[in-house]
Amino acid sequence: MDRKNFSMPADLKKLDVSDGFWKKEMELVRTEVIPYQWEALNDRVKDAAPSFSMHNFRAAGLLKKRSHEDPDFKAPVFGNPGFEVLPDDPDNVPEDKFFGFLFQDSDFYKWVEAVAYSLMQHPDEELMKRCDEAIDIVRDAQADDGYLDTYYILNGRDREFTNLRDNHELYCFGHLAEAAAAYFKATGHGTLLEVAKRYADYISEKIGPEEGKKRGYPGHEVAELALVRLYEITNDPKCLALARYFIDERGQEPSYFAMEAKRNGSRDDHGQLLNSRNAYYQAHKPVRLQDEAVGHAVRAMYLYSGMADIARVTEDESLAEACEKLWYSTTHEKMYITGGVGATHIGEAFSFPFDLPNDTVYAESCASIGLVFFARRMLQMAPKAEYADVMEKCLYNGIISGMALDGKSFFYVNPLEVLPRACHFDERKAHVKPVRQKWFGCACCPPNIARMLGSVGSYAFTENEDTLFAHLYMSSRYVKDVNGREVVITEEKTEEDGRWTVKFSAENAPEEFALMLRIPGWSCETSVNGRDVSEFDVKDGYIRVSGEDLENGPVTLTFTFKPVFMAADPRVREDQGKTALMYGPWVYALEEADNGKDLHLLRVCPDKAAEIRSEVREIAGVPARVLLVPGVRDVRPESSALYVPLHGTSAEEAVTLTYIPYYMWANRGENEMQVWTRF
Ligand code: FUB
Ligand code: ZN
Repeated sequence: MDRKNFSMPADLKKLDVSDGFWKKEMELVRTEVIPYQWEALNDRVKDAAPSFSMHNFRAAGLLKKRSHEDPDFKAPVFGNPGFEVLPDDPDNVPEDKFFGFLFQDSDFYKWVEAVAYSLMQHPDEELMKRCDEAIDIVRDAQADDGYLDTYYILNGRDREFTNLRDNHELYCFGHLAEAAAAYFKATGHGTLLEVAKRYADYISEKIGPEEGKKRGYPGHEVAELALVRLYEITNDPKCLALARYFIDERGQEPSYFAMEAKRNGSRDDHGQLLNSRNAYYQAHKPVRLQDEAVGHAVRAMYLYSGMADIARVTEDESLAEACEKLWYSTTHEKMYITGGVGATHIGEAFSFPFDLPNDTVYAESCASIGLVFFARRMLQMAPKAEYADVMEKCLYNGIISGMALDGKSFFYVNPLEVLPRACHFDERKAHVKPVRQKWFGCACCPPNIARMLGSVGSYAFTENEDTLFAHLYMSSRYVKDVNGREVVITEEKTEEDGRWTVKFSAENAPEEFALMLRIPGWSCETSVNGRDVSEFDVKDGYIRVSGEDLENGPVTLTFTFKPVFMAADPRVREDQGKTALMYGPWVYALEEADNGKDLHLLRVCPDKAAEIRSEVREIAGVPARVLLVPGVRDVRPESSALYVPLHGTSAEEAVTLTYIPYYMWANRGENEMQVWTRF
């Protein structure tokens, strides 16, 4: 661990992204996704599952008002309403009752975070006013003692913090803290930050290692990384102490979750097919002893991100080592080529190493987002191109696939192979949707995608006193303070077919200023100012550029790429005899709309890679670079015999396969799709 390498995310208020690719996504979030999701959070999207998120905050506020006004007010007593509460009559929803999944508060918090990032890039008085008003509703819902979870406020606080394992209070708190930090940074408005601090104080009074407190920790992680964020904005050591405690205590014996389950008379585990108790919650052993990514994938990614934060902030070597092992396990043994993680829908979880089925996959949007969180935090500790490669893979593929091109429907599960009939008729694949949904009862993914895309610039760049690290490339302008001097760094990226040209210039840069520029794993040839990259100082996949090279005008990088047929590790059984096509950072896929039905009968001809052509076509009105690839379609006569002798029955016809960027699939109605194709 070398402190000199530590870095922090770029300050989004000083970053102006103008990139052709990412600015479009950010604008979509600003103009479509944020307004659309506000409607969804208020249950006003026709034919979409209701959220009840804002309803619950309003209901909690109402109850608080009654408690202030009515001396005979009786607080609700917990009757264990369950994980999801639905109204008896959807047209007549009682105004003072809780509805939806028990963690519905978190959806609103993620939306606030998305709004915050949007405001940082694009000030908008009206949006800020709407958000301020919504935050006032949350403030009014917060209990007088600082507690804030509408599920318990409305159903009975007598049982608060009694089921930390399953009931998400600390998860909702985590999202509150993240939103509060982001919104304060964006606007300087402190209401939500105050709310989060009061709740953090309340939690610190009730949970922790000290005598008389519950020795618990979150069943669904995220509070750990959020507390570090709160600490970084408030400097309140209590926040750091609580985050550290959550990390250190997790998985210790005697198991808090086991004791809690006993008290609650509930099962002493999640009851999924994992051979280790509490592995679903990553609480099967102390975190420093964990070396395999297990359990619920989103939980795991958020935990590892929190561990990496604490490792950096407290310079904890043993924690950093555990992070490295968990990174390896995640990305070398359990990750899809799209950056998806979580291979099984049973428990939305990791499976065993190299078990990566394409059609029963889970690959939740939130899990890839979590992997990006983890990657950036690893980069903050040590700039290694490997981390950024994964981050880029997720962002260009398995995350943006989660949102339709018009920003109005979403995938929860991001499959690599879809046969719509199977999704409708095979219960094992019912979780895989062949088209994106307008909203979900459990809507963790859509607002997560919104906050991720809105803040993509803070993943592209991190910085320390005198260095700016470019992990991802995007046209932008950044104003950086270097030892009291304002340095203006401009990046101009030109995307041509098979080549990116990226020009960096730094105005007013002092001698000590340096750029660290990542060499993408997909780049076939990399040059700097026309010179081969080997002439430069390169470490862990980053080129260091400083001094004269910067002074003498823009630094021009070129990266070239061509279509590459990829093979999976031989231990990935599902992908053997198949190949996936990549082009630069993009994974490509075949879709029925271009290639007809029965994609499983298609084969590509990798030996004819030189004949691949690329052209720009429109997909659902959006220009896309498609690849036209020589291939064949197996032609076999259908017969009444299910099985026939192999020889003499097959023929093939030459076809041109049309590959589209994976993330663009499912924008032309319900149809087949596959990433891995036989050759
Ligand atoms: O439990 C909260 C969120 O809902 C999880 O992160 C997702 O996997 C979904 O289950
Ligand atoms: Zn999700």
